[in-house]
Amino acid sequence: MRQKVVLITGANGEIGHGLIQHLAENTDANIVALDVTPLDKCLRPLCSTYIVGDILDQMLLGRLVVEHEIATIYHLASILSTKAEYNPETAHRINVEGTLNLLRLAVEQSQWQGQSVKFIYPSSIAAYGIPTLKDKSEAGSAKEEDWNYPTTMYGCNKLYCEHLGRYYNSHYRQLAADGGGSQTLDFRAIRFPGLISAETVPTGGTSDYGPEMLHAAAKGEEYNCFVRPDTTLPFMVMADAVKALIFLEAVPKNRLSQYVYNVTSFSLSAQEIFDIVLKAFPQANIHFAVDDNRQKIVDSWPECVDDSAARQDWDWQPDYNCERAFNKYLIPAIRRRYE
Ligand code: AKB
Repeated sequence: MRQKVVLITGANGEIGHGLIQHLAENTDANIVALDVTPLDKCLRPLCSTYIVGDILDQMLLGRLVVEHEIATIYHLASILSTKAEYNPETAHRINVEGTLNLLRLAVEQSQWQGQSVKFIYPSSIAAYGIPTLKDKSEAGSAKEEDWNYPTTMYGCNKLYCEHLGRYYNSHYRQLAADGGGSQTLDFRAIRFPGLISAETVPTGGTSDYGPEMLHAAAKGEEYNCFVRPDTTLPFMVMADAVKALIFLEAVPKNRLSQYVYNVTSFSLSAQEIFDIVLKAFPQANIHFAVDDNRQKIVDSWPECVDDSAARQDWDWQPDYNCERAFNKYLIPAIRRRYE
């Protein structure tokens, strides 16, 4: 008998860590974890199976469905915004072709099973591209459909994959004699702001200066923040990011009015993060050393996003505002971690 499972790609990444721990503690889901690197030892006992492999490997994906009945896919694997700029074509292959492989797997599985496989896709504020700082400060909270002109390969990939998901959900093989088959997948995407976790440090992103400042201060390491002090972005702690994924997965389809939803918790400038970090770690050795190219990327992302659709359709609200995020979760947990 094939086992009903939840497939998590990019399982070893920051969101993967939080999501696997949450699912293992709160559900009886059989987790199949897939990542190009060997799964973190602490996550292994929480999964039914962990596979070291590439989402571009069609044979591997084919073998996966021979052995498992996939009910839900959390497709977390991707190359983030800064790393993607060093090899945009490779990033495109992983971010777009990798997603396409999983969408195809999900739609085929949906047709075999006679019920929709849920495809949960983390998109990003990188899908936005605001042309000037003046526009950014006047933009207010960006709605999902605003400023969809990303300037990074990662952002272009995320925006396009949101559309691919919509296509596979609603228009797949629309000219086939059978109309593409009655059963398609159930695609749902969340546009995340910058994420901050106490347990893991991000790699390869451009919103990473927030978490990097905090972790470096707690470790007693020097840190050069690569954006200007006035640079403002929306942020969220990992626990709320996981909550959003779980909520969106669980909501009945008929309550959803769109495929892609913004979520956010609080917006902060780099100076405000610096002040919070310095108050908690007075010995912190943090300086501002602006990297003009990375600055341009962050300048093209909105200062805050409008998540009213998520609030209305699936009762989204974060558990952590700024005060609670830093004082009740991040600072105590990061202190314990590096003690
Ligand atoms: C990145 O900086 O690339 C990510 C993101 C905003 O999606 N953290």
